[in-house]
Amino acid sequence: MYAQLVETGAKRVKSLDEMSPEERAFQERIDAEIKIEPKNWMPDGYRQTLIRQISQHAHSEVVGMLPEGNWVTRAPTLKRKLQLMAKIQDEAGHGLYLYSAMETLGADRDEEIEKLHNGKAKYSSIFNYPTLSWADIGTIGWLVDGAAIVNQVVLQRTSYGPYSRAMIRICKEESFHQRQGYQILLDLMRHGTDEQKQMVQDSINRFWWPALMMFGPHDDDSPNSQQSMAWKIKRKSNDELRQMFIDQTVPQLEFLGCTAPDPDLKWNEERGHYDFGEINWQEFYDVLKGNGPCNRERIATRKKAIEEGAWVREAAVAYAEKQKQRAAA
Ligand code: BYC
Repeated sequence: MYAQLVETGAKRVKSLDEMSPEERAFQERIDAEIKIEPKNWMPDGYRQTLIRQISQHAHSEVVGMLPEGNWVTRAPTLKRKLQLMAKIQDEAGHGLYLYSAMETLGADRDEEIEKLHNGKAKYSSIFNYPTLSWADIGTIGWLVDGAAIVNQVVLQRTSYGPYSRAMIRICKEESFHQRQGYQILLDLMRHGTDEQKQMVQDSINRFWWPALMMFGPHDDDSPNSQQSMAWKIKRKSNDELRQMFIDQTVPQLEFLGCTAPDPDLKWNEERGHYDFGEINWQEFYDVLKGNGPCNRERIATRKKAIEEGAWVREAAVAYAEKQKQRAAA
């Protein structure tokens, strides 16, 4: 499917024999589970793959604040408002650690952000869906942060040191996010009116499939996976992580008293996993091409924020210059 939609095919992984002595030493270091640090030699492809993945990850954190920000003024209680604001601030922090990790690879933050704004860089497909009800805030915390955690717990062992260390801190914060989301849904299901319970089910119906899409295309259709697994940037494949997420999420779904919008979802005793239906990949690739429900709105909002914040950045730079001059005097 992916091959039909983009020109790039799966990237071929070099065998040890085909590698230069430098490349071989690098691969041996990876195989020995020794982290790669910014000043170590690395193949250009490794550097570019990391810049792509970490920048996409950072953009996702920053764009991910927008659907939630939509509900700050309408959170039902002061406690919920404070929790939501704290979560959104955490996402901003995650974006900052990740942009910093990306800069250690020699990438320029402004240039990478510009790529987001002109459509050259991706961010997670999930943030192109709207938040229509308060239950969506619970569902995002539970399903979206839940999917992010499954992916990121594994990334704590990624081969690039700065990315791995950023992930350790991010994971600690994400687990709080996931619990606050689940708590919102539990409260609505336990103490809510029939209408509020229906709101939870409707929200799960809308976010279930997009959450599964977060893990990316099937392994056979994922052009970057093979090389990223060989370099241990990725430690588990897209399909493995998706299955882990389903297996841990379905019991939570049942505990809530809700259902998934998937008639094929059922426990498979033989496999020891849940079976599930096929994702609508056409929808996934449409969203990636910029045609999801909120793509244009998200990018327009980010661009406006950058433009309107220009004076703050200029003031900060002027202040830093002044401090430097004072220190030198
Ligand atoms: N959405 O070869 P593949 C969060 C792209 S947010 C958009 O499998 P790869 C949070 C992929 O980039 C979670 N694009 O790629 C924040 C590639 O395109 P390019 C963000 C996607 O990189 C706020 C192409 O499809 N987490 O935590 O090996 C509130 C082919 O895919 C998606 C991360 O970014 C997608 N869902 O694997 C709440 C985690 N999937 O770049 C929560 C770090 C695939 O070649 N990233 N694509 O043009 C990763 O682990 C990997 O990059 C992915 C994709 C598993 C996502």
